Amino acid sequence: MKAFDPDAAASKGSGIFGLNTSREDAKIVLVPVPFAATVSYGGGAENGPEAILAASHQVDLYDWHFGRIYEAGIHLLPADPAILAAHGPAREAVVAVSEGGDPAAIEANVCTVDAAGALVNASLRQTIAPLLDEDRIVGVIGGDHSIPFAAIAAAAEQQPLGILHIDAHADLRIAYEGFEWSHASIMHNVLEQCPGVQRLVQVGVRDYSEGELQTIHRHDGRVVTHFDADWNARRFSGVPFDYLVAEVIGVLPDHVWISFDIDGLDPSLCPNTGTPVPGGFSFAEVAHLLARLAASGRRIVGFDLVEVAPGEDEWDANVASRLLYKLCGAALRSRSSQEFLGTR
Ligand SMILES: [Mn+2]
Repeated sequence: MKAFDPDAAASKGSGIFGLNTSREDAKIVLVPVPFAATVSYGGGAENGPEAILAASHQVDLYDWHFGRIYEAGIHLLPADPAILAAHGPAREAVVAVSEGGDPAAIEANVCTVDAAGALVNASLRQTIAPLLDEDRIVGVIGGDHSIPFAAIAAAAEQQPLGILHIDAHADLRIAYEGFEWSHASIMHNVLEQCPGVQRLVQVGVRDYSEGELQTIHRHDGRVVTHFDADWNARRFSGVPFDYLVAEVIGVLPDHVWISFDIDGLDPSLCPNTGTPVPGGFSFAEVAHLLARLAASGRRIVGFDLVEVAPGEDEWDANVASRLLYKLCGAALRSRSSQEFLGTR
């Protein structure tokens, strides 16, 4: 067998980032969840994992921030066929509900959607729990933002957890549009059902309801939301970005899950995502945020990357695959510094 050359072009049919590392040999295991039934505006996030895999083959493997990430081994699992099968009928049920009509039929369709969400949660739980037990870094690739719930829940049962939530939206709605496992309700569900989540720190938020604002205040410090407009106002008056980043990281506990909705970025970087909002981060800004978090002494136990909806060209997936590589790098770096310091 030929030795792996990180500088060569990815070979046809190779794994994520052109690597061929097995699950057993990979420090980082990625779980695709091609499910996006409850999207409320633009569709297509169910195709995110496949598009990211294809785009990952053109990512150069030496990273300015995190070095030779590939050496740790990155493996992308196959998607659960049960999830693939559940997406279509659940999506049709969501569309039927949005069209209104007979209350009994609506209720039946809501049940179909909620059952599909429960299936996604059960499947992901079964996949993630052993990976966390084996102390691997886990990354969940959506799909819409409903999908990482079970992974966050499993991680929060292992140890007290903080969530760094990068998103244009607060995602604190209660059963948005009537669906328990809505993409817009993920952090509400996490706060209500995961007592191990000590703190939710949100950045990039610029589209939210007054009800969500009240939820943030009601949680009295358990939820810390950094609004995009507030950051802009402070930056315009001379506060360095690095200072704002330090404020975010400073309130996170020792163990961190990163929940990354691609729409936290400026929509020029993700024009086809389901609910784009003007404003948001540049790629360089989030790369800096991840690098600072990785160097802070906190341990990144895992992450999700959601709402990547490929368009007619490969741009959205190109950005997402590079972001995914940075997330892998940040998680690895966060551990190597701890292992080096002997704190584990
Ligand atoms: Mn969002």
